[in-house]
Amino acid sequence: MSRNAESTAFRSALEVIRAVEPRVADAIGAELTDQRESLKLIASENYASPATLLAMGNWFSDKYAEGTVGRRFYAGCQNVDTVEALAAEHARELFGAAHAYVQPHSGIDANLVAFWAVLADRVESPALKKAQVRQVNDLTEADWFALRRELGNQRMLGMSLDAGGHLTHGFRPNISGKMFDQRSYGTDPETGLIDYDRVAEAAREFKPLILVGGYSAYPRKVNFRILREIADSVGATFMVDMAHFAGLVAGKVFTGDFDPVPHAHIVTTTTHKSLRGPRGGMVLCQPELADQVDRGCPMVLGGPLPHVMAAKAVALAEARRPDFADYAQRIVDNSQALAEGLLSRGAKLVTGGTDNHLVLIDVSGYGLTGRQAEQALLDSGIVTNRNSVPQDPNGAWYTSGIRIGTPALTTRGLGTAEMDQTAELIHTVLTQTTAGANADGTPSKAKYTLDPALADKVARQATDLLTPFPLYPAIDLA
Ligand code: DSN
Repeated sequence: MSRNAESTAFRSALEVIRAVEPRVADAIGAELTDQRESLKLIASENYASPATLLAMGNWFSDKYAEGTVGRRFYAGCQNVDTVEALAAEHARELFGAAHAYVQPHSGIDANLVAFWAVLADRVESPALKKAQVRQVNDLTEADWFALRRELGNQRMLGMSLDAGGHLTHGFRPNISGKMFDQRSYGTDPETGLIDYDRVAEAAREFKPLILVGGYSAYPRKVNFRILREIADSVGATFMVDMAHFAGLVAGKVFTGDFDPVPHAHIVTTTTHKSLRGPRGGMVLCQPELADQVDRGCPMVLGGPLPHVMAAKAVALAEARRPDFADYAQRIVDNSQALAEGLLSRGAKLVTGGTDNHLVLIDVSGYGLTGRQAEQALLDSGIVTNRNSVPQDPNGAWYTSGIRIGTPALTTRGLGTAEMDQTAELIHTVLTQTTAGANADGTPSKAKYTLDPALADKVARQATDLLTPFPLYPAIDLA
């Protein structure tokens, strides 16, 4: 395919959009400029391929397709069946999974599908059994009451939010924290690492129905074999949310004990982070959960998005190519180079380093909150996000951490030398930023001072760093 084809495709698409609402066309163009010019270090973002992006912009969006392949509640789904089956096949082959369900619209949705599947599979409920065999009309009011009582308040044990767990693993701002009786396991206060003996102890005491592994801000490998043994020892279902590191699993950087798929009963993921696909979710599971997982829509999901499933099929096909393994390894090499660059300049990192795609800087070492550091870096053309650190004194809003990740910059082609330069830029900004004060003289967690000339200089240096690595080099919208 000629590189010109990509440019023509996107230019033509914008021309068509511009004829209807030029402000949307302008915003799409401006977003490309912004993404091209900023040093994107958000650990959960990436750049999907032009083929993946184009697979989403078409008439598949117009089709309803509730149900699953070959078993739809709408007529005329033969082409949706083709792309959904392809995406699922690629996912099964890529991850060595028994079953793949590619309909979830996001990671939260994928987790809801998984929670539903586990509840339906594990909770002893005669009323639910009746409901499942479609005798819904035979259920009495008392049956429904019992069903709600039996499904509610089940127990979940997951990683604590400040240790790097995710909201959907049973925390109050998410429905999972309202449905489940949740306890969490943290990390060792000295090392910042998961202490598996403490997890086992918590599991023995709490006896969860679901043990959740996975994280959104833990910079280390997780031993899923050990977590599975812990789950088995208390009769829990072992679920792993691999949204952040799915690309490292796909690229065979995480293998053996560190690959969740052979160890977990059920694995959820997003498709747009290190996996580099379209924005969406996915569930992989053992055969015994497949039937319940496939009920995701309409149980907890709205109608599937066929255009996004088409894009998932494209991205998963890309991830099955040999060069994806090289990409995944480079993500980790870059992350480690970034960590080294920061450590050598005196930064404080949670766990003292990384073995995955992300690094968590404890910015209290610079006398800043995460909020201050995030904004000062943004002023300087460096896009990151603030994040709690273990036992964070500043809570989840202001935080004491900055999470940075390398999947996006690695896609652009930056390597370890550029990561060292990136570390220099980050360190310069953070050392030159000072925490501000409130009107009454008390320390502010949000205000800060950074010389705008310094911020501009770093922003120019960030742009210079990116210049040899153009984003979507074949696409010229001018
Ligand atoms: N919002 C994603 C992240 O940034 O980690 C997870 O949901």
